[in-house]
Amino acid sequence: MSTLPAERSVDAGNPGYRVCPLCEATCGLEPTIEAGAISNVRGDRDDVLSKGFICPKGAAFGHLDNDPDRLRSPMVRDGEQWREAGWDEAFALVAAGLGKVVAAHGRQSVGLYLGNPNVHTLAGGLYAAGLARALGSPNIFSASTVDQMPKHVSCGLMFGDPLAIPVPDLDRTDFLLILGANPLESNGSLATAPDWPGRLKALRARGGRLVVVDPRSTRTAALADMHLAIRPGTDSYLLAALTTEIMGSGLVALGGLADRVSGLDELPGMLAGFTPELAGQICGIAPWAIRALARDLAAAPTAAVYGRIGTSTTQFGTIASWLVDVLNVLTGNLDRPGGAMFALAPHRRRGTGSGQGFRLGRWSSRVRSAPEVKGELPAAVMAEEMSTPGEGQIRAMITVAGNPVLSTPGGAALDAAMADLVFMVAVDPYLNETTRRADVILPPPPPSRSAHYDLAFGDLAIRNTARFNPPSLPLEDGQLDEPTILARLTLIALGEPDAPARSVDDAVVRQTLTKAVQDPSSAVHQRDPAELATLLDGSNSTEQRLDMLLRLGAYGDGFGNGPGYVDAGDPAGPRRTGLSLQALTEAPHGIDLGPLEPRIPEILKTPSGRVELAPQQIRQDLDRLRAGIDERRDGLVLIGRRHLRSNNSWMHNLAVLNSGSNTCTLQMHPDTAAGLGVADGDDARVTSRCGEVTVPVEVTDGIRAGVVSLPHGWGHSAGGTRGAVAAARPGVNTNLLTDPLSLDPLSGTSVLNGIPVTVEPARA
Ligand SMILES: Nc1nc2c(c(=O)[nH]1)N[C@H]1C(S)=C(S)[C@@H](COP(=O)(O)OP(=O)(O)OC[C@H]3O[C@@H](n4cnc5c(=O)[nH]c(N)nc54)[C@H](O)[C@@H]3O)O[C@H]1N2
Ligand SMILES: Nc1nc2c(c(=O)[nH]1)N[C@H]1C(S)=C(S)[C@@H](COP(=O)(O)OP(=O)(O)OC[C@H]3O[C@@H](n4cnc5c(=O)[nH]c(N)nc54)[C@H](O)[C@@H]3O)O[C@H]1N2
Ligand code: SF4
Ligand SMILES: [Mo]
Repeated sequence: MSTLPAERSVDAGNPGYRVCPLCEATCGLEPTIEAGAISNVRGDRDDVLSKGFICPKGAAFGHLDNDPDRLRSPMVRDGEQWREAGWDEAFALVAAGLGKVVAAHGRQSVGLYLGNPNVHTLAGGLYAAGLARALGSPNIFSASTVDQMPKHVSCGLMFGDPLAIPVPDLDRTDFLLILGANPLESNGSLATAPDWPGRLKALRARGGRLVVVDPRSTRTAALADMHLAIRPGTDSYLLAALTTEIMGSGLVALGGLADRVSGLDELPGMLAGFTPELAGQICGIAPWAIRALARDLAAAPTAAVYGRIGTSTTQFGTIASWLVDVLNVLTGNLDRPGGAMFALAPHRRRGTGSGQGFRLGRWSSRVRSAPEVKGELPAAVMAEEMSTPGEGQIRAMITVAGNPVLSTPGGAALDAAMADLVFMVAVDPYLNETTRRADVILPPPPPSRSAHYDLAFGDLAIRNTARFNPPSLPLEDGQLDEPTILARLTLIALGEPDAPARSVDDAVVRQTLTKAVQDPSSAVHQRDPAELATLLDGSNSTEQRLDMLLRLGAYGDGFGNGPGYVDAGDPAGPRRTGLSLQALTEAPHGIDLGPLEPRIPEILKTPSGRVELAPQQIRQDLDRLRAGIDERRDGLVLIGRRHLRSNNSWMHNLAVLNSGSNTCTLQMHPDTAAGLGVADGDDARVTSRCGEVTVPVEVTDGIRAGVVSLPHGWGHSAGGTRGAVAAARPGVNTNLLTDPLSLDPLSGTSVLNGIPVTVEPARA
């Protein structure tokens, strides 16, 4: 049942405002639409979160839409050639291809890889998990294990919920310690905040302090009061030293958390010996600076410690992620304004403060027994699971919005293994280094023609807001929206290929409402689920499902009985009202739901009902950190970096972005270059245990000596792809150098920073 006009997307009063799906900052965009296409984009000054901020990628949103290399209809492989096909034919081929493999080898023989854009699309947010469940295979993979999985694990163990990730309260904090993040280029991650440059400057303008820990002198470090150029891969030693220093100096002040933590007494024993002196040697940072940092952190009226990629995709990723929040707890900053807080997304219900905790390792990978985490296996085991014969071997793959050939370690082996699969289907708008191995490619429409709602970033935002955008433009002939693509794949996996796509949503709605009406704490307790289903709004079943989540959520109208929220923007004065899809549709710039509020009691899902400061799994993993003390650290190591005008592997095909300083070069310090006998602009050969690449050198004093840096996502010279701009400036794939065997064991996350390499002049 819809009360919304079907054509509302091209309404004169709403020129198609929408939230940018390209990075976690989620800026509001104001597109200009001419002749049925996006001709220009600027920041939406009235957007409740971003207030007009955008970056060059957001400004290029129209170029992405209009990229001539974007696929416009399903593609089917015919030997070495591709041909366009209709959707029914394409899905029939997928059903036959997957069906044959499952019939012969069972469900475990089909693998699924979910790439990064799944967290940016409504389709990924609503259908990817259901697709994984429908497959019933242990071989589920995602970009999380080349990214943030250590944070899910540490939060899962500490708070009982891997999605309960504290975010720095950027706009109110007095002291921000950033480790291994460069939000001036990345626009932030696991901390959704448009305009980091403005917010960090505001922090300093109000007398706050910013400390950045990064082996490179990044643009973020340039804004800081203090920059510590740490030796790569050693942040856990620094964080452990800060913790022991705070504990040893009697600076622990739990504040409001005092009766909500467990394991405090165990921490000193667990971290014994990890002193500033030890950290000083290992990290290459003066011990006095570490002690001073510990004191400043503890003394600040409010403070937040925030770690990202450079702490996560490293040898001790989970330990570093854990220590970040241990510090937030010990300084009394967890869950208080100005500290590290928990967002409350509009589609989530409030917690009850009880739960079973977080379990790891419910199954393991077949070949090397790598444990499951959060329903998936490490992306780094994909290639061996495809190429090692035996029962349970992966013989068919589904990739959705991913390019693992470039983004995961061991790209060459993965590429070769994919070429040998019996069947592969990719849901992706580009024919790229990964999708070229598919038998069928199912392209989604461009973002301007898709509805948008952020299901992932409401949990990670520095302010609670709600925004929904209908498509700015209608689908073109022959396009199918991505929710329908994923729903039809789900039905194929369930063995019901001919069922209507909306039956996937109908089943979820039925289940969710049936459960809700039985729950005494729900606004719809004892109502009739069938009647509630008829009340759902939206122009299709996807939107109706979203409407249900919003109405049952923390600010929802509860179908008449919800908690609602106070609408401060009402011209007639503040009034309490309830969230729904209809309410969001009437608010094209979004609805502001206020600053983050303390909510730890309802967050916790640990069996103890407390914050677990000393989880047993981490206690065991600390043996590795101890063993690492004696590792040699005098060799050259490789780290990554991001550029403002890049986006992992897939925006190199836009000429407006792929230019200037957005290049794939090997950065190194002048002293390093001199020692190696290379000069700026020379080609150098970089070799690791796993592979080698030849790449131009960029000499810069903006990097620690002994460290070299290559950006990821490059390497567009494979052939057989469709991306003329990217192929003309291909760069090299840094993941030929990273090591598929090198994982953070608890999270299964690849070590992508701190890779031992040798470098020599390429002419030699
Ligand atoms: N422009 C642009 N924006 C993006 C992306 C992109 O590709 N381009 N990708 C998006 C994605 S998927 C993500 S996950 C986010 C990531 O967002 P960020 O985590 O902010 O990513 P990076 O810019 O790579 O910053 C990581 C920093 O860690 C440093 N580093 C490397 N090794 C170490 C180490 O051992 N210790 C410490 N302390 N620092 C280290 C690097 O020098 C780098 O400056 O960015 C998102 N935004
Ligand atoms: N060495 C090294 N490697 C890294 C990193 C690093 O820092 N260093 N960073 C890692 C990180 S943080 C991440 S997140 C991963 C990313 O890893 P992946 O997600 O595997 O790689 P992406 O390049 O983001 O690929 C995204 C794909 O989605 C497609 N796409 C874009 N929009 C849509 C859409 O709306 N729908 C669909 N279906 N497809 C779409 C694009 O065409 C592209 O093929 O890379 C990781 N790899
Ligand atoms: S910062 Fe991120 S969300 Fe904002 S415009 Fe740029 S790419 Fe889009
Ligand atoms: Mo990422």
